[in-house]
Amino acid sequence: MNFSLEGKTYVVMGVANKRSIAWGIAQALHDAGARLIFTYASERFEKSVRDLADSLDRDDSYFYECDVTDDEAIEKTFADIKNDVGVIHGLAHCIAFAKREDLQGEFIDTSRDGFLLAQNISAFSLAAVSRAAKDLMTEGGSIMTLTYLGGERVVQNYNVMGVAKASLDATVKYLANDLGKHGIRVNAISAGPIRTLSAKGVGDFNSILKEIEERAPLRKPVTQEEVGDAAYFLMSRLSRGITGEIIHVDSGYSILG
Ligand code: NDP
Ligand code: KAL
Repeated sequence: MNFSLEGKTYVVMGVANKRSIAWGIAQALHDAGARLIFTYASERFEKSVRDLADSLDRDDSYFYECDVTDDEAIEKTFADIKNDVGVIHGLAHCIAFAKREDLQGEFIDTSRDGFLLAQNISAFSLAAVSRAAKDLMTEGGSIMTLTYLGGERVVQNYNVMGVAKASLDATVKYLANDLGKHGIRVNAISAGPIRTLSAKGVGDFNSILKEIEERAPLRKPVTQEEVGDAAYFLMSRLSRGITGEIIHVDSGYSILG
């Protein structure tokens, strides 16, 4: 059997820099032979995304600016993708945002604005981009997102983002139910902590990593490459019987009490 992704096209949303989990996913899909389409939130990260993509040895990547809070931007992005490439086979949603002030102290102090912003960018956006991507997945497809344990249980400082991830996890299941009849699967990878731009300056990341090294069954933090390989599995036919699932790629940490 052949598990190559040659001849397949995947949209990767959320590469900010070389540390982004989305970049680990892009590299794994590229290594499997896929053609990639990148989207970024604003011009601020366009050069970084283009420079990274240039380091891959193929010249048929595509780039689009897509702020997921903007319905028109989503519509235009997928209309442009349809026009430029036609069919897509999968989409990796690697996007989350909350106000920094809502990622410390107590959840109870979250403002209405902060709550809705986190839900909008981190959870609703998956439904919005899935709806737009569906029409391009005429040969079936695989949609995946990135979630975190803080949506299943209380993790200090994760606060409003934990509630957004709980919403994202449920969104995965309802989308899986809607899209299954179209041959489209929807899953999430729950990644262990990885030092990325988002993780910078929030919480005490060092002590979180130390806890993983001491207690996680595999006694080491996960890498971008490990998450990328799980994403490759979800995009490939090896996972064709799996939908609505949340796969923990976290060195086993989530099984601990
Ligand atoms: P990055 O900071 O590298 O990526 C976050 C991305 O979110 C950025 O590319 C950013 O785009 C994008 N984004 C934010 N707002 C918007 C918006 N309005 N429209 C479009 N894109 C937007 O961090 P990670 O790789 O860590 O994060 C990727 C995902 O992984 C997130 O969902 C995060 O919650 C999840 N995750 C991360 C873990 C970790 O330990 N790092 C653990 C578990 C899950 P831009 O840069 O263009 O602004
Ligand atoms: C318990 C953990 C410690 C960290 C606590 C909260 C982390 C929340 C993640 C969230 C995505 C971070 C932000 O939204 C940061 C944002 O306020 C400021 N940063 C930015 O604007 C940068 C420039 C851009 C690129 O970032 C985004 N997101 O657009 C959780 C740890 C252990 C695991 C993590 C980090 C999980 C996760 O979801 O990322």
